[in-house]
Amino acid sequence: MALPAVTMYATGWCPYCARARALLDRRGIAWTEIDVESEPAKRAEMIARSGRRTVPQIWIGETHVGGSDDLHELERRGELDRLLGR
Ligand SMILES: N[C@@H](CCC(=O)N[C@@H](CS)C(=O)NCC(=O)O)C(=O)O
Repeated sequence: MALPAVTMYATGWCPYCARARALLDRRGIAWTEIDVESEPAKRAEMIARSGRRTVPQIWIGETHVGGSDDLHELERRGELDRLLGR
């Protein structure tokens, strides 16, 4: 079965986005990034989907993980691999 896709709404300059990217890179997890700065409609979509205004906002498949701190907390609890189906 295909692994769930990881999607991150982000901006290029945001330090929390950089922290999230670094964790995904370190764990060898591929993701699709949506730049909410170059695509303003995507920022509105992110807010509608997550109810949050800060970047990054991260999804694993259809599961909303939250921001960088939430991603790190999942990793700390050892739950990231389970959500990723690996
Ligand atoms: N706890 C959040 C913090 C995210 C955050 O503060 N992001 C900044 C950019 S690095 C932001 O979106 N600031 C705009 C705002 O607070 O409205 C996380 O870990 O993702």
